[in-house]
Amino acid sequence: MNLYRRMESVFRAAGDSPALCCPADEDWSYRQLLAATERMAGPLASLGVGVGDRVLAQVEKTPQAVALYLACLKLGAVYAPINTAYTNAEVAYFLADLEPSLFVSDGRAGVASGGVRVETLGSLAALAARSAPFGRTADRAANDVASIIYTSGTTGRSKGAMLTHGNLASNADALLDYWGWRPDDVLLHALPLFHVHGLFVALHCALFAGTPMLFLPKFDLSQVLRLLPQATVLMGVPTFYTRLLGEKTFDAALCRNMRLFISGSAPLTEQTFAAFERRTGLRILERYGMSETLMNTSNPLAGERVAGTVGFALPGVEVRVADESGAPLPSGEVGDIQVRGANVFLGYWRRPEKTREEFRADGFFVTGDLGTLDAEGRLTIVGRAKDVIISGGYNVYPKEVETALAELPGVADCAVVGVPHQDFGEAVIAVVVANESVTQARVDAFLRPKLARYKQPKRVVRVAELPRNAMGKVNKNALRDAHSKLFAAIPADS
Ligand code: MCA
Repeated sequence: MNLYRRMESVFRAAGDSPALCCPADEDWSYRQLLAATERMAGPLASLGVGVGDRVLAQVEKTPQAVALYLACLKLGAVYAPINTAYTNAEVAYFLADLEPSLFVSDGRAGVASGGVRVETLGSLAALAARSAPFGRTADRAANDVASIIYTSGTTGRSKGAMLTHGNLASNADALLDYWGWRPDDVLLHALPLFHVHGLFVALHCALFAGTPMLFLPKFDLSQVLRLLPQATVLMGVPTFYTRLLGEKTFDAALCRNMRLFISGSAPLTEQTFAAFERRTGLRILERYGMSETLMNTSNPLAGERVAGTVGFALPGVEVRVADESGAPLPSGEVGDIQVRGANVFLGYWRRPEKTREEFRADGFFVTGDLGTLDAEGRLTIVGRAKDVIISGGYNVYPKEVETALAELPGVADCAVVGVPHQDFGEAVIAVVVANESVTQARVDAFLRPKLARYKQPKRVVRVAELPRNAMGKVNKNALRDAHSKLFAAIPADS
């Protein structure tokens, strides 16, 4: 059941056909990807990485990073990728929580590894040159962990979601089927590789099918516009689509070979959906997932794609909207979105209690999102029970930012909320009760070593006091309303 065995046979069959087409670098065929994975597995094994061992990776998006991921699977190790934007202070937390056998870093200075062995992709490649290719692929059961993806929590501390070989394989199969993946599909891959979206949705679709990817290190608008005519599928966060619409040269002619634009990780507005259709004649397909469950629902390939909804449960996935007791609600009523199926993770790394809290007795996972199901079974997300901000597809938990900001001298009180932003969908802002020393520049400088840049408030607003309810809890809705125009929304026109 090792996921990589499946891929290996696909790679062999695909042979010299292209796997990773890199605009600024050499292309890799499937044969080369297979060989690079075997070469990468050699040094990992000689460093003692074996079945069940964890590898923490904070690496730039390159073909070598793909080989690193695949080599971990091949060895039966557990791959745990983290955002390249994380600061050294944040990395220290992941090292302590995961206790990996190896940390593959991007080579930046100053990370205190706490005794964990550190290598860069470059140093692994140098070791690979001295090791024999590693042929054997470890046996793994469907329930064995393949990857740990960290996801932030309401408490402000990230938890590792343990995803199994069975989770990953079943979800990739469901997506290939539901999205009608074709042997001639060409995926434009512009997402980061440290989240479910880029790694397990986008990359897996192509690798399971043995089809080529136009492989960009990041979303670069001009590169995406240049490569679109060669592509048939793009997967992105809504920011990708608003940025494309902001470009006058983006039109139906550029999309002539495109059959699917898929959106996820953040809500796609009806306005963007409509503007996109007007401009290209194509309807963006919105789907819904999370790190703990991979993909849950999707708008249909052939049927009606409805703006503002995330579609139907994928094959093999059960979705219900339930009340507090877990009883399903009638269609149209708002409740907790709960999910069960082969896609649902094993639990949080070393947090059995937290895991138990998030599951109902009948095995349904409580997503924390609120939604409604219509009579046909189409899901609409209406809110998030967890206090999360989604900025450019990244989740930011206010509590983490508030905790860091409260330590800044001069801050008496603070609240962090998300407000509408034309590019990122939502932007993080901080509303503070503070003396005059607490300026935007001071907050930036203070938070820079503590928090990844995307979590830092894009605006700091000083107020005399925070609105609180009778229980003393900050009224965040009032703050969101009061500051909703901070970043004047420019409509994505057609
Ligand atoms: C970059 N910046 C951001 C973000 N990204 N600020 C807020 N939110 C962001 N998402 C800031 C940088 O810190 C920098 O700030 C400035 O913007 C420009 O940085 P740059 O690196 O050039 O940004 P970019 O390359 O334009 O990135 C924007 C992006 C990127 C393309 C939207 O964030 C992205 O690829 N997001 C996708 C995230 C993703 O894959 N999410 C999936 C997770 P300054 O200039 O001030 O220093 S969710 C998931 O996997 C679930 C399961 C699912 O269902 O999909």
